[in-house]
Amino acid sequence: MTRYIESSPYAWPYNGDLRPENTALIIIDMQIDFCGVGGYVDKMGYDLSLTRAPIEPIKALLDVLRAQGFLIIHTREGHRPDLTDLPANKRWRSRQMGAGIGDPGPCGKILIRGEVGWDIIDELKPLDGEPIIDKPGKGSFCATDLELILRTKGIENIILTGITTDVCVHTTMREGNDRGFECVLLEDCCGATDHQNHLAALSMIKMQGGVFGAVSNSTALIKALTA
Ligand code: C5J
Repeated sequence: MTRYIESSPYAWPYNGDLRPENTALIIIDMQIDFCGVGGYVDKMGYDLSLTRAPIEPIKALLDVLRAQGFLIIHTREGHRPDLTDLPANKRWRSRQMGAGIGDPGPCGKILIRGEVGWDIIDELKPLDGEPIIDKPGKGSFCATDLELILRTKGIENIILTGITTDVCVHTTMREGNDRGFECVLLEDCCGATDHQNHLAALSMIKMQGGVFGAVSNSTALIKALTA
């Protein structure tokens, strides 16, 4: 039986092989630092409503995917407390925005593992047994065991959600696509610090026949899975 979801620029996945056994949901960086008051993104002065917008759609999707036995993977961007994995240029750039990575803030040291701001928000807390990938960079494959976990579990398709659309979600999609995974990004389950960048990121995926995969939304995915 083949199964596709309504998506653009093609019905996803390309081969219609959409099953809990070969498909993973990745929820990227839904951390207090990215969508909570006093966190990294808030300290830089961005509008938190943009990065909080995907919370409810992801919650609804999680209920369906967990019930059907899909692999759920969470990621957290963050650095070691001794900062040995924090490139000097990344730290310097963050300080230009008044939110220096590793510097103290209202939610503890910014983007540092173990601090309050680095934690995943209560609304989307991982369940026991759901892998959590701690990543020092924007992409989820760089310097992590994500690929090993996906290959070991027999995953071929990746559903991408989380924040931010144009940075960590996009980088992860590009990395996954280059490794041969069939990727779809759910637009209502992602958000960016700048809405125009969110829209541009969606547009980039769809060019060249779906250069990085496809774009869909949680309604279309839930419809396909519950039909
Ligand atoms: C950023 C992310 N934007 N999760 N991180 O610095 O997209």
